[in-house]
Amino acid sequence: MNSEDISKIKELLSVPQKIVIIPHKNPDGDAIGSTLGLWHYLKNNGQDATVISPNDAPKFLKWMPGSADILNFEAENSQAKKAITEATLIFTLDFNHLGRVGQMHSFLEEATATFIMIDHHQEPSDYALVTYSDVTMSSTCEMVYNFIAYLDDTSKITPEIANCLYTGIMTDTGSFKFSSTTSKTHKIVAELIDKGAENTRIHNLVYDTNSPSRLHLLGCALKNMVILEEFNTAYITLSQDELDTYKYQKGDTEGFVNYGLTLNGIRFAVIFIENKEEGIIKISFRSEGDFSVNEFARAYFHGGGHNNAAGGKSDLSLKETADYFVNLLPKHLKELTK
Ligand SMILES: [Mn+2]
Repeated sequence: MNSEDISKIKELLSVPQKIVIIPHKNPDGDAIGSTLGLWHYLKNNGQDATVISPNDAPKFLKWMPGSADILNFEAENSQAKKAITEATLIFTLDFNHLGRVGQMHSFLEEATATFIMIDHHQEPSDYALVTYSDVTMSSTCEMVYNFIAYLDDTSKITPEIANCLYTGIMTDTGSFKFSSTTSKTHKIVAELIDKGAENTRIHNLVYDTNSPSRLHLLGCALKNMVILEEFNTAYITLSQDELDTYKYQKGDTEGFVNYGLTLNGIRFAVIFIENKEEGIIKISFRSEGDFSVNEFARAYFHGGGHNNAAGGKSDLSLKETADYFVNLLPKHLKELTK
């Protein structure tokens, strides 16, 4: 943030505001970690603040301090609408386009509040008074730490805030291994541990929560994996029938896409997941190195994200989607094999 933005924020927060903090739909560790981290900070500073999530957070994040106070827009609709209407300040975290909040979209467009965006995705929309956008950041949680630091308040980081921010940095960096992880990230993480983040406990709570059926679903996904060595690419398909067989629960397929990249030489990994209810195929893309899955997802699959991690969707059938995908690869042979 530049000094002008910092003074704007300081001014806004120097008086009592009615604050709403919003993560993107289908919130992940970074979305929930950053919104709750900021929520604790603002509340501890005497502000009236509420986190409103477009839909429910996954179970493996429910232990997070403050999680029980999150309003779920789908389940607590009238309360959530009222809070948005009455808000004077709205923070949008870990997304940069109002279309990323599902049903909440129109309410946010009508809101009279001043918007502040904190986010690390590409191509931010222009809806906020202060847009703190930085695509080089590992996570929005790292940016919330910086935000608090810009306000000269790192001494106010409590163990609750530290636990929330640690969680989002850990999940968005694949446990500190993605290329977005910098020495600065590690310094912040070290600082968060000093301030009370329980790193081992957080790791257990987030990653060691498998059910037998999820591991069986993973087995099915790995069995379905198709490896296209000539393109350094691996992809997985999961049909609705397979999800049903293994009693799919929301969040169960989280991280499956990354297995492709653990193959020696594979640089591009994709998972196609059939969603009969929405009538679409949901797609996650991951890459190693220069190949931009953000551009790939934008160009062919109505999606986007980061250079090495992006999402998309398709209206074709599962098989047609996979065929369409495979037929695109020759166009990118050079980028994928250089
Ligand atoms: Mn993020």
